[in-house]
Amino acid sequence: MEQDTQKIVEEAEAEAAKAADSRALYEVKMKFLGRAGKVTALLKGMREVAAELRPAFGKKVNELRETLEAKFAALEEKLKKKEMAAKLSGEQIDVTMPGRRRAQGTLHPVTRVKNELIDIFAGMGFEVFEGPEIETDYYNFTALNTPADHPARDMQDTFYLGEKFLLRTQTSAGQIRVMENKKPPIKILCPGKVFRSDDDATHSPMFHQMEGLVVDKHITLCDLQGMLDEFARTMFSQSSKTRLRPSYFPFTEPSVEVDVSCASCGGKGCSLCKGTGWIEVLGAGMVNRRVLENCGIDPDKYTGFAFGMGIERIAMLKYGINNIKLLTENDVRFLEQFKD
Ligand code: 2NM
Repeated sequence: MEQDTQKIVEEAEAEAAKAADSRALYEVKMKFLGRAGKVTALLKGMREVAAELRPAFGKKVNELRETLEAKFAALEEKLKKKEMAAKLSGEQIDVTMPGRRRAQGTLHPVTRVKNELIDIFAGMGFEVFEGPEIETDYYNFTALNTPADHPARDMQDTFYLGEKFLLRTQTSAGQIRVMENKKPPIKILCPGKVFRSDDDATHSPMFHQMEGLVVDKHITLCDLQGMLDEFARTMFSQSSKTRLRPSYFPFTEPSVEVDVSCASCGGKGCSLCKGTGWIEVLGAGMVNRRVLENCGIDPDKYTGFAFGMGIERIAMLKYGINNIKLLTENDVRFLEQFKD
């Protein structure tokens, strides 16, 4: 018996010494102390031991188990320590290393110009109002003094969504909604997408517009002109000038086309302004009294001016972009040029 236990201890020590990690050591431990292990087998063999020898035998086996358990525990601790040290050294990080930079996005030039326009007009007291992109024929045309047989309906080809609904061709449709619901004074700015069946280097079937509307007592064309001068100086250059040319829109009377002096040549004439020294930037006018009437505003008490501009057009002028398609292709090489 003495020899047997000594042999088992030696055997266990030899095998445990070969265990390369705690996992392998566990296997060895099970081989001796596990349910089907050698020491357990000795205990199971108790029945065959003579009754008077059993207490001594039991004591021996228990001592053997305790000896082995202590040896395994000591070895396990050593291996676990080694493994933890290896794990920690493998996971070491250098906190002084420079971080990985994330590529930073930029605002789209149309968004930039839109924000800039809102800033300028908000500074003059305009409130922003956004109407729906799907409009009715009434708000987009009829209320704006453009009845069914009016030739101006052909001025912009419209995407119809049936008899009654359409994609708005101008954000002024939303301005009608404001005038219907609010008494003057009204001073609003309507930015948003508009849709026209048009497609070439300077026209896109969807583009962004910014329309402004002021209605109050005693509003005149001079108020419009003064506001436009202020706008041009802030948006383009401190030395920018504006000029009004007579034009026609069904919703305004009189109507004007607004030119800004060419910021590229300072008004001397260049390729950008085609030698004229002026660049057309927006349309405007005094709100037609019929439009005011349609909205329940008394045109004998109140007058108003309105203006509208294409945001893409302003962005193209400001950044020297020669094709409107660049603004919808989303080529990163193009967009990256608008970093602050
Ligand atoms: C333009 C040009 C001229 C305009 C008119 C109105 C409204 F709702 F008051 F009648 N809003 N915007 C207007 C006038 C828009 O865009 C080229």
